[in-house]
Amino acid sequence: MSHAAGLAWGKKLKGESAIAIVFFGDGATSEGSFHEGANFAGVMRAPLILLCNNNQWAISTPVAEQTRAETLADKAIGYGIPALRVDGADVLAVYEAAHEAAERARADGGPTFIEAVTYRSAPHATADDPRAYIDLERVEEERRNECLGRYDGYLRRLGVLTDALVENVKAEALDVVRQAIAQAEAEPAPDPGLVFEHAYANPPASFEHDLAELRRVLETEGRP
Ligand SMILES: Cc1ncc(C[n+]2csc(CCOP(=O)(O)OP(=O)(O)O)c2C)c(N)n1
Ligand SMILES: [Mg+2]
Repeated sequence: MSHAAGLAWGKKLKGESAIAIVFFGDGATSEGSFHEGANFAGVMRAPLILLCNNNQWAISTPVAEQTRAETLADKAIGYGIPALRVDGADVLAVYEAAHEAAERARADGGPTFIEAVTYRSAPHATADDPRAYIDLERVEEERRNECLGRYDGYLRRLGVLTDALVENVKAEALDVVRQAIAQAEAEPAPDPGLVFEHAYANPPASFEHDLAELRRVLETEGRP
């Protein structure tokens, strides 16, 4: 969050027209970084969109156990940031909200907070077994509201989307992802020195020793 606020503010200081968008979960709004980033972006009128994907769970912690605020969008009030709350499973609603926020940022109107309300319809991660804490019937119910399926149905009803087009889009997307994976895997390993660069204007003296130690360890492990 603070990186996004800093990046957006930096772009503004440089007179560049770029804006930034940062995506985070409901649980992230309970962390210090959210508050620092939101306050900083508000004060500096940074061209930033804060997009919260409120899926109502931070692993096993429901949103009601994370905050007494009535909505997460309410949190923006304290930072003087305009906020919108939208149906996060409605592609067009999210698009509209993001569009409005981007226009504001580009017109030097500062940041916007968007709370996209959804419901997590899968485990948090492969190591998570949500049966211990979630109502599976509710999950099934919410799955019917899942954004891709809903938008797919909408476009089909309009006659815009057909099976053949879906197949084409999927094949194209697979191709793009496979190419990106191949490209990423072909990248040479980064220099370990990067870990130490750009963190301090005046690096502490210990860094030199630490970097040498890191290089020594990587070398014994046979890594570059
Ligand atoms: C400071 C910190 N504490 C705990 C964790 C472990 N952790 C990883 S993801 C997660 C939940 C995140 O929930 P949310 O922000 O709602 O995002 P979601 O995964 O639901 O999109 C937690 C607690 C972490 N990564 N960092
Ligand atoms: Mg969440």
